[in-house]
Amino acid sequence: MLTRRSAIRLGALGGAGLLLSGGRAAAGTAPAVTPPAPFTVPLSVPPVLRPVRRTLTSDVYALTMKEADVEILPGVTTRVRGYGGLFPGPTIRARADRTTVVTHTNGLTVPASVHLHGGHTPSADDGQPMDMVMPGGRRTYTYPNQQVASTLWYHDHAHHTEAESVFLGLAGTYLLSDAWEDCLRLPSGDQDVVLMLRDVKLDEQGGIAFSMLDGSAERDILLVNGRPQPYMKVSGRKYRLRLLNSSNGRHYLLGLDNGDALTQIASDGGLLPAPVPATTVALSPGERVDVVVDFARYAEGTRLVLTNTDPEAVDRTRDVLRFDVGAPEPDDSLLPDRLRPLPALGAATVTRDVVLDFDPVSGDPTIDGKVYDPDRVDTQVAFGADEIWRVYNKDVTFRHNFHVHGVHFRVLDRDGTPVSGHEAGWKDTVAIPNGSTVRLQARFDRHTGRYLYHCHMLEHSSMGMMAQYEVLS
Ligand SMILES: [Cu+2]
Repeated sequence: MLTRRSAIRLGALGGAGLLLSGGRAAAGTAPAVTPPAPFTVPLSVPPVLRPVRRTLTSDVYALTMKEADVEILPGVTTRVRGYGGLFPGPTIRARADRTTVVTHTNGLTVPASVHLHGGHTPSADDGQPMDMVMPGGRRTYTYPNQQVASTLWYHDHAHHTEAESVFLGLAGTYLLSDAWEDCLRLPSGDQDVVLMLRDVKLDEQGGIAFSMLDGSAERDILLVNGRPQPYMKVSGRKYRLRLLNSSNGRHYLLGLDNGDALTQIASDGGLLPAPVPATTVALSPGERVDVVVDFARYAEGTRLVLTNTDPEAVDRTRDVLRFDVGAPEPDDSLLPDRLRPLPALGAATVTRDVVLDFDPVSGDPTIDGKVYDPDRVDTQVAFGADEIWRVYNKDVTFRHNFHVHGVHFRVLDRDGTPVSGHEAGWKDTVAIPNGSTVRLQARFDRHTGRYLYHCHMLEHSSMGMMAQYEVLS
């Protein structure tokens, strides 16, 4: 008898197992709805949400979560769950010196909880799994934005249903800017572009097919901002591309098909000290990296493909997006040699071990052998403490990753080897490959109260690979 708990393990295994056996035929019936050829659909960019009110100190927004019919594949209608009925949700632009207030109305038939991923948000407004907005209900979240400029995102976190709700569309970006970043004169306006990457599986009618059983092999339609493998027209000038892995479970290894480097400028929690070129950039679910690409280096008419060479990528999921380079344009944006220094790490006073694994008997996804219990505090942290967490993925087969709410951390090393590129900057989510250990260090000096730490592969977290820490005053 296949239990719901063992199903998730098999589902994850399904993806890996199919790859190992070298075929996708067993993945299920071929979809009757076929995606278009790559690069035949133009990229669309989520609209920026307009505030309903501005005060001296705050920007006030209102959004209704609702089902809507959208066109993901050309000519095919797909029912989604969207913030404002949009797929993905609208982009919220916030300023580090102003408070953002968002009132969310739940127009769905399922409970919802809105989490600002990467936000240093007071516990009561963090959108915790059991702190749900019921259907027909309404909830106002206040974000103080007392943190540096960064690419954040908001998504559903209602316990047990977040994997399905995010898969059906409850995700959007939240771009926090500040005066320091303004001074750098990085590409902005139409040259500052959100690229939300994810996969999807559609059924015969074009509906989004969600199953806990599915892994990356089954979810084989790649979307950028809700469009299948789109093309993006760019001018011959610099662009800031905010790459966000909003997939439930897919990992990416991104690069350009001509082998040129992507220039990383920011990680989950803000700007890097200096630009870091890299030919490949890894992104596990929930992670962000901002890159700058100067298309002035390419002749008009050049076509460049953003590729995904992660080992789980097959056929349709290898090509993400094509940049079609147009005429050169005047460009007064800059890519400075120095961006924002990282502060020196404090002396850690506490070291903890965290173990991610499936329970060998029950198949439950666990942290330290335990399934999430909202009534249990797993870790107590003193306010202001500098702590090192050694996060071990005990699972020999499955990758996981690790997200901490409420703070940003720095990754000290992975299996003793220092990390590089965006992983060396401020992080809130980090990949933990099977069998490996990542050491991270955080200072818990933002807010007191209860927060989550969890695997951000949403089928895992929704089944309980989550735990709670409490910052004590
Ligand atoms: Cu996991």
